[in-house]
This record gives sequence, structure tokens and C-alpha cells, in this order.
Amino acid sequence: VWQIQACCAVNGDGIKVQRFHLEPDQISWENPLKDYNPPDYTSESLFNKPWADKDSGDKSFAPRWNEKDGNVDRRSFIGYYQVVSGRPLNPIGRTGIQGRGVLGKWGPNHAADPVVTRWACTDGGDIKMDETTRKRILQFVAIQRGDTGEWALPGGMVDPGEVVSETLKREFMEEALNSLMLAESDKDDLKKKIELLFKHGDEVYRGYVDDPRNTDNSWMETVAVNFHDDNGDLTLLELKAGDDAINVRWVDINRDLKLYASHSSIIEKVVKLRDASW
Ligand code: RP5
Ligand code: MG
Ligand code: MG
Repeated sequence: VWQIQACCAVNGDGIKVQRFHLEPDQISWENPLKDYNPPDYTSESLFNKPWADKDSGDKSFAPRWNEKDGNVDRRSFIGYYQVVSGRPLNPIGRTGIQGRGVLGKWGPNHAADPVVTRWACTDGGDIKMDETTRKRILQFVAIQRGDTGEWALPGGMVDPGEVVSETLKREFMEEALNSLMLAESDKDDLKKKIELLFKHGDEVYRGYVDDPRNTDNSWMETVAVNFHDDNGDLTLLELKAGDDAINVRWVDINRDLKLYASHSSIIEKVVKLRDASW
């Protein structure tokens, strides 16, 4: 069931906006909901930000919905979305809040998530097997988010005009390797290493993210790519949390992991791909 996050309040400007309560069968727009009157909230922190859209009522705001709109990709991976009274409609359904919440774009907000993995090893250097599933245990690089405190993939928003393959590298460097705090020359050296390590990735997911920031008119979508480290090259890099991450570490993967948004369902796809323990 999508919109599991629809129960959470949206945090912004130091205030919590409580969502209109929805039962699972009230999420789909197909089911009429007579008294649906969710709070309309767009965070003031978005006003006049160059990376954010203007207000839906602003006369100078004339986006090309469902298209590549200059530098901004307003297409959804889910397909064509409707626009009602100048506002895109969340293709998954109601979320209990209208407006943009704290998201910059009306409609899809595109992100990219690097899933960097390796096999867990015993102290003796052998690959660790799970006793119940009799399969190898996979580890991934997880960050702890500063906003919610939850553990998550080190992903981030695709910058205007940026290609996803660059976002994957940039966000991993910023959040898991603290590249923003490096001197320019050190950053260049690190970038060269990451170029090599991220040369071959396997896309595991492209679609909607059940993100706690989603609203009826703005939502997250992502491309998740698995970079598997088979010969320990990535292990040589020193993990250091940076930017919006407050912690980073290799985490053993199993089905009980509780992660931010729908990240554990992305992890599950990597597990299937690598035939790892779940
Ligand atoms: C999630 O939010 C995406 O899957 C990605 O991990 C993240 C991007 O947002 P920020 O980390 O930039 O806040 O929906
Ligand atoms: Mg980031
Ligand atoms: Mg991030």
C-alpha cells in the first residue's frame, strides 16, 4: 500500500501540519470522498528560492506540465498526471495535505539514490552467511538523515539540468564522504576515484517514493542504482557523514530494517538482484 506516510505530519518552518486522516480505501482519487478538505500548506522557506517553483497562483508561473520544461523535468515515471486548478494531482492518490508542503516543485520532485553494497565478512575475512536463509549477507552504505533521524539511502535531489548519473555520484560524495568540506583539489581526487567505482551500476528502481514530504500536489520520485563493490575498492574510502546526513555506516541488510520512506523496498530489489539473504 502506497501513502503509508500519509499518516505523518509535514514538518516545516518549525511547525507541524497535521494531515487530514485517511483510511487506506480513501487514498485513491477514484473513490469519491465528499468531505475531503485537507490543510493547504506550502512552507515559507520555499518563497523566493531559485531552485523552487513559484506559487501556483503566480501569473508569471507558466510551467509545461508533463514535459521537459527547460532545465526542469516535469515528467513523471508513473505516466501522465492531471493538473487541477493549476496544481498537479499526486498520481498515487490523496495524502491528506494539499499545497507543496516543503517540496520545491509542484508535481514530481526528482531524486537519485545510490545503493552501494558489499558482502558482509567475518573477522577471518570469509563472506558471512545467514544461518536461517543460508544466503550471503549484503551490506549497504546507509546515512542517518538530519531531518527525521531515520536511516536512509544517501540520495538527493537532481539539480536543474543535472544528469542522474552525476546526481548519484555527487550525493554519495556529499552525504557519505563529506565532500563539501574538502579542499577543491582533494575533491577532484575523490571525484576521480568515484568515477571509476561508479562506472558500472545496475538500475533497480525508477518510480514513486513514499516520502513523508509528499502532498496531493507534490511528490518524490527516484532512480535507484546499485553499485556493488566486489573487490573492496569502496571499502578503502573513509566514510564521513556530510551535508544533510548526521551519520554514515555500512549496515547489514535484512527484512527487518526500518528505513526512511520506501527505501527498504528499494533495498529488497538489490537483495533479489544479488541473491543475498533477506
Ligand atoms: C527520498 O528523498 C529519495 O529517495 C531520496 O533519498 C531523498 C531526496 O531528498 P533529500 O535527501 O535531498 O532531502 O524521497
Ligand atoms: Mg544531499
Ligand atoms: Mg539527501
